[in-house]
Amino acid sequence: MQPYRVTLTLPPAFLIDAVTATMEGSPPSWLVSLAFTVGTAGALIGGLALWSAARRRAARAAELKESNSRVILHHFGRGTSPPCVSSSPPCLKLEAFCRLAQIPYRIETRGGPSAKGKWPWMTWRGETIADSAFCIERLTKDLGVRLDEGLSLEQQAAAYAIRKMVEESTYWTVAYARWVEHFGVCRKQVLLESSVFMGGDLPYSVWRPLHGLLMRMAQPAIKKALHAQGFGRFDRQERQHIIEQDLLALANYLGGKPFMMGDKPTTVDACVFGELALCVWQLPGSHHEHLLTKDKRFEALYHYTLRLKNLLFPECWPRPPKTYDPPT
Ligand SMILES: N[C@@H](CCC(=O)N[C@@H](CS)C(=O)NCC(=O)O)C(=O)O
Repeated sequence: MQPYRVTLTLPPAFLIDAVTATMEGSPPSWLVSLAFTVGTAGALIGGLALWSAARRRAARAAELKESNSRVILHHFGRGTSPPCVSSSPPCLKLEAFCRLAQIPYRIETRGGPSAKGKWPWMTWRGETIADSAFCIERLTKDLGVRLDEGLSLEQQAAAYAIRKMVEESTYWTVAYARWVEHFGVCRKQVLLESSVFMGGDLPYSVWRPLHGLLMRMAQPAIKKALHAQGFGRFDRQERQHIIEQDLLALANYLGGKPFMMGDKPTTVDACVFGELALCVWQLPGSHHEHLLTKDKRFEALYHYTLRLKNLLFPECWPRPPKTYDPPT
């Protein structure tokens, strides 16, 4: 049996001297300056934290009040890329819906994601509502939005199925193109330009490199999500086939109509636009872009996207306003 050996380590001699000197009433000058520096830094950091928490609380209280007269859309925001819609399909969908239904809103890029960890969410009449579909449902109910009035049960079912395909399938094809296949070009040319989300009040020149870094850091998690969802497991040919099938379903359903459900736009058009706008304008070099802009089979779908963009976001370049007041 090995005997236990207890080793006592004494603090360094200079510390013992300092403590002894302090107890005798005359602390060494370096200890005084150290204590002063640490104390000042601590007070500054604490003060800054308190100040910024108070500022956040005041901003939130103002938002809650403002939300009685207009929707506060907690959104990715937009940058400078033409046509500058948004780099998030669900954010764009919710914003497109508000414009379609002529609901006044303001975009707020500060404040982080919803309690569910995602964007978009909204503050409305003093409440916080997460998920674009729940936001749309709530606004439709509260404001008596009549966009879908007159749709038959069959059309409502088709609209629901289209929305689900776009959000649960096409969305992931776009995510793969952006975050894996064309990550380099999307990161550099598109996302850095088109999204200022989380940048808040920081000048874009300061935020830009930080955003680039954050995107690199986020990439592994998104790859993991793509693998878990399943789309990330397909090879290139399979992926292109799925993209084509989704877009063909949309193109065939649209046919020669101006909007998905007929002559006037309805809620499902906001959802489809949220996804297609990215495919057309924010995925340079992708299969999505190629099909929509160069393949004859998708010509009507491309014009449909353009029609919605011109209808909903006519001012969308170079920098759309963050506040929207419906035309009177
Ligand atoms: N079903 C949600 C989807 C929201 C969503 O996936 N948002 C993405 C941005 S496009 C997000 O916030 N991702 C951040 C994350 O997952 O951490 C909705 O429609 O609001």
